[in-house]
Amino acid sequence: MSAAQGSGIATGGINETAAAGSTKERLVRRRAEAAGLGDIADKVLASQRLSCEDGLRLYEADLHAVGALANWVRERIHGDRTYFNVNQHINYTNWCNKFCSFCSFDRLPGQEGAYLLEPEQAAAKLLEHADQPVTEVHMVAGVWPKIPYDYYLNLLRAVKAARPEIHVKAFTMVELDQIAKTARHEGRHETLAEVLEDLKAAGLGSCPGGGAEVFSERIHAEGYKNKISGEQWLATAREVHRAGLRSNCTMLHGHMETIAERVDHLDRLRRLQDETGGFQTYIPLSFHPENNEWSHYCGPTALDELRELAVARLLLDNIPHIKAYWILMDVPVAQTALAFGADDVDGTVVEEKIYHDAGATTPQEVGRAELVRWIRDAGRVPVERDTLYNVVWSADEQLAPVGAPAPVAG
Ligand code: V47
Repeated sequence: MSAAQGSGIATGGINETAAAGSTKERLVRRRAEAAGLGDIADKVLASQRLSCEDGLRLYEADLHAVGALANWVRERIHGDRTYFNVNQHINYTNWCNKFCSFCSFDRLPGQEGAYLLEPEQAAAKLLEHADQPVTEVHMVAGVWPKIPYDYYLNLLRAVKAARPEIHVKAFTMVELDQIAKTARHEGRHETLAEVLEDLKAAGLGSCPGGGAEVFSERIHAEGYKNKISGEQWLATAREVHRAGLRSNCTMLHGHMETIAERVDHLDRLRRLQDETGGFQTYIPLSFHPENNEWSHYCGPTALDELRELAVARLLLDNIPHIKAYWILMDVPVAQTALAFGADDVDGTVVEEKIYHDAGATTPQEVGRAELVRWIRDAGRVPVERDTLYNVVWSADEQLAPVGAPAPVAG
């Protein structure tokens, strides 16, 4: 099967013709051959799907050879384009009953630092930045079963009323699972599909990729047994996509997971994407070890982060975008990642809490101009996107004019 078949990724991408048989291709092949990856290079250069066994080898092979292959794919799909957005994070509560070993953000109600924002307070946070050209609000939070169903609808309505033009990307699969349970408990709805219709009517535009952690049953039992299983996460994402919503996907790496468990996770994402085509972006989430029960794990090194992005670009042939989320890696690493498969750096963020509670040393927000500068400094072409990858502004004159929708890839 062709790697991009049925994926929505344009195989005749902007640089494909130029890259075929080019010096660049020969260099990529030679480097791969020297690393013992000649057969994998053949598949990659012919846009053929890699196997899980190939994935295992990519985790062990010379990083620069793997990176060169991933960069070749990245440039075939996106050329030099690198996406960012102007967004704002709102973590509406840190109340949580999941007690995940990796989490530093959760609190019990009444504990020092615990909070639940009223919908009006969340809206007020958006209005604090009313002078900024924000196109997305990203809302993820802890899970607390006593929060009533109407809270979630009112939260969406309040942020939409405050800034109707903004796309609301909210609720991980874990939160959605709880919202559906609450709706059943209150006798409001029986199915997640019905709940999603309510959420969409209240303003939900798409869903973020968190909460997946690592799908491995072994790690789930060890580190986050109160959370939905990997299979339930995937089943929830399937429902979200069936409801016509796009979502992102993630993997939390750099703790107790094995390479085989990482490949299995990526494979399960790839199989669901073959089925639904609903994932827009994959984001590897680097484990941050401060103030949580997993502090004895160190988290990934910069080189681990680059490899994680590169392997993902090569295995996830049907997901259009790979994000190097600048908040959780040092900015120079995120810039380097743009030559290791990543084509997106996320956004201005504004008030990141989850990673900073766990020891992140990056700023909690950044200006739009800085993002543009970082991307240009890395030798790439900045493209401001909205949540659904419509082009808002671009330094690339070939792209659609401001405001007009761009193709998903290429
Ligand atoms: O689900 C929590 C992770 C996720 C830690 O979709 C941690 O564009 C590392 O969903 N170390 C939430 N990771 C973040 C999230 C997200 C972030 C950026 C972009 C998008 C997107 C989504 O953060 C959680 C969990 O997997 N997380 N604690 C930690 N100590």
